[in-house]
Amino acid sequence: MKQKYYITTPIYYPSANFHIGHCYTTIIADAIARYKRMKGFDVCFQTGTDEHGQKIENKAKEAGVSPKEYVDEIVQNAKDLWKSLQISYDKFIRTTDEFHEKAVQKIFLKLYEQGDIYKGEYKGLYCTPCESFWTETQLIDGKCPDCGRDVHEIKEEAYFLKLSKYQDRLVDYIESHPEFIQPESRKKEMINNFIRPGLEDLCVSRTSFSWGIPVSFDPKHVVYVWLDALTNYITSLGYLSDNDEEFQKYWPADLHLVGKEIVRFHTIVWPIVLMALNLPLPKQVFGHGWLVIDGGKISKSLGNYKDPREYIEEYGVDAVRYFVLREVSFGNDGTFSIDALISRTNADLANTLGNLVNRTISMAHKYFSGTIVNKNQQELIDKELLQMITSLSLTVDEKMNHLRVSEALEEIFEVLKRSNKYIDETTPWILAKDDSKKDRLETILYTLLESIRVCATLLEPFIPSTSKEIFKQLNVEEHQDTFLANVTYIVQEPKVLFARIEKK
Ligand code: ME8
Repeated sequence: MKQKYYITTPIYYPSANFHIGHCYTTIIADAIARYKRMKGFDVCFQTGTDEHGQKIENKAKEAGVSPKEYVDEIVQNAKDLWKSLQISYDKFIRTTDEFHEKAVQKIFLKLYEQGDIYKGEYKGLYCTPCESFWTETQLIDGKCPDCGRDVHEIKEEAYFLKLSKYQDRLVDYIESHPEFIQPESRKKEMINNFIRPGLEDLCVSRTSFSWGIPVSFDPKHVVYVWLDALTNYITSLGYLSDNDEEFQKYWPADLHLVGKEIVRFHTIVWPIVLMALNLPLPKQVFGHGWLVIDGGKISKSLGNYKDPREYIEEYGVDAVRYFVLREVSFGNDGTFSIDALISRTNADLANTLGNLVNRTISMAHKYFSGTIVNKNQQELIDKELLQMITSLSLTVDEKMNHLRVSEALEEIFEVLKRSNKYIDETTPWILAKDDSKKDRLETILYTLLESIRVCATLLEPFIPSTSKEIFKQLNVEEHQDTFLANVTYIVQEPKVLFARIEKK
């Protein structure tokens, strides 16, 4: 039986203004999901949209439509964007899906009945025009940080989740499961800055707006949006529904991939909810850094925002995917710029990969009319490249198992670079002049084709369209990520994979 692998992205707030930063988590998750599928895992890759809450209610009001009409339109925008990035998700959950709403109500009731949720009073500073609660420290000059108007103290009846009860268990768990929060720096931050100082019980219902899932036994309350959102990871699998087969199969998640600012919710609130439900915790929460522009977060108001589809149209989907996956060392922040995207595309995709494929296939045509078999005339000079090809799959696996996506790509490109160097070292154009060297020449081209085939196979999770095009040109169907001794190549006409981009 195949081993299962359940990977999730956060569910996104539906927005008409998705930017390249939003694509970051999803592109990485997609590359990991594709990689695991290639390695024979039974993968469930989930993404979706987080559609409730006051902000959405307000936006819908501004747009003069109902919240549901508002989100329906925008969710399509997310799906279109993922399609243009070739995101291969298996499940797309919307928190307005009926099965989700029902399951959340059941979870809330269960936690209430067993005493982990209790009714209390929420005290806070309230801005009426913004319908928002603030804490003392969030105020600017004692006024609402959003609109600058006066706030007043308000008391609201609300339900609370007993985070405090689980504090010690959570610390024990985190400390005895070193792989649970990654990277390491985020783990320290969670324990020292948030958990150790003491967890306060969390307010998990609101009465000040209505766009949310009603508490089934007290419907003037709606469920707090983070409780609603986090549970998506289990409701989508049928938890507490009539058919929980997928839940039995895929839970616990192998990886929740999230941005660093929401690690807190995923490593404090979410595990405590799961502990209270007596369910196993996800194996890992990985908090990645942000894509930034000129040191700042990408945002429409800063004017550094562009619809990612514009980049895809201009440079191609694989240039965008490759840039995001390669440029940022995972876990840290990375800088996005058009200049850097062009440099990466030119250096790696056009010069290294594109050139190698083009030169090799052209030589196969020129010297052997496109048909190449292994003539087994290896020489000492082939040894290093052959070793690199043979060990590549293992090296990449080791990197991917530690989510070192950028380094995995680097390893593949080392082999491609070495292959280009091998052409310069073996000088096929000189051998071609000597009839007695024909078998040696064919062996060299065979080695190069094998190098390309193995690299294209391992590149498929990252830049799937390019790999597909390479397989087409190589005219091979079987994709094994190791050197094979007896493939018959009848290559197609070479086509340029990546044209060099001129900087404007
Ligand atoms: O947080 N660089 O949704 P969201 C990298 N609905 N990642 C970025 C980014 C950037 N510039 N900007 C945003 C939510 N992201 C909740 C999640 S999950 C139960 C609920 C990432 O749409 C961000 O870090 O605000 C997060 O991981 C994801 O986009 C969704 O953000």
